[in-house]
Amino acid sequence: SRSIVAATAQLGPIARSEARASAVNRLIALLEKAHRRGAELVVFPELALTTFFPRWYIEDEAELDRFFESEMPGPETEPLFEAARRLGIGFYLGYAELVREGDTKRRFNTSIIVDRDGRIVGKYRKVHLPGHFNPEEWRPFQHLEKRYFEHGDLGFPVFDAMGGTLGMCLCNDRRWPETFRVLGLRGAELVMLGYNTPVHYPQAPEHDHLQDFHNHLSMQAGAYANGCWVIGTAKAGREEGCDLIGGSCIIAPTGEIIARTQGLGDEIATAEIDFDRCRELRENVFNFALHREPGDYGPICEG
Ligand code: ING
Repeated sequence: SRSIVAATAQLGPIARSEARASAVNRLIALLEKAHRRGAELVVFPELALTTFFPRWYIEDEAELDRFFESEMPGPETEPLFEAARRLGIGFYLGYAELVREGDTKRRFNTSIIVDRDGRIVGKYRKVHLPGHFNPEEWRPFQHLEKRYFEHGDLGFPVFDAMGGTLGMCLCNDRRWPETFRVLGLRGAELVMLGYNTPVHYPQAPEHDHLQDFHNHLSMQAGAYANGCWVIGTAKAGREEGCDLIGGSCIIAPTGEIIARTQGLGDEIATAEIDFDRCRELRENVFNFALHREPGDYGPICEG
């Protein structure tokens, strides 16, 4: 069997003023805790180096750019790569990516897979950007991902690493079955994702009490329907006055949650995942070759 010990490494709030070094030190502490539990692969949250800054309308470009990484690893994140290499642990990391092309700047909500040797073996840029482009005064907090990030231009790739075929996505992506299906069609055996999910959803407050349910429902359905493992990791807790859900978890290809965090702070949960278990679904109930009917699915791909 192709088994590894994996960990979801949840972060509590990151303050707006918190230095990168502070966030990085918290990530390293979680790596070391995961190492003590025998973990070989660790999944960190979305935007794991800073506060969830799309909750504010930031007019000053220099101020906005301070939340982005223009190199990965850079001087402030190299210690994380070094620690992971020292511990022999691969990891998924979400961060705000700034790309300079000539005199233009491009900004993405990005995640990477780094292998045990500290090499970046895969990159993903968020496809489903939630929220809005212009600030809306009526909201208790903004959600300006459509303003601060470009639509991801890398599609939904998979990468061979850590002994399996790994895919990634970010936060809102998990709510769209298409995300998991494309990764599943490409053979993903594990989908890793981070999220920053407010409890309060301004347009539908009557759903606020359902956020934890919808979080797990989305990931469990994605895991089951595609016979893959899913690890979802929260940035949780009351961050700059905004309550974010926790519920970081490791989900088996059967859709069962087999490990999860208990609180809303920095916390890990671990489990042994066997990539070969995907076959229990992919060779039977979700044998795509035998049972899938793409000729009938046209509307899914229509604009
Ligand atoms: N955040 C949220 C998410 O998709 C959201 C936005 C919250 C959508 C609650 C629906 C309900 O989990 C990000 N960053 O995508």
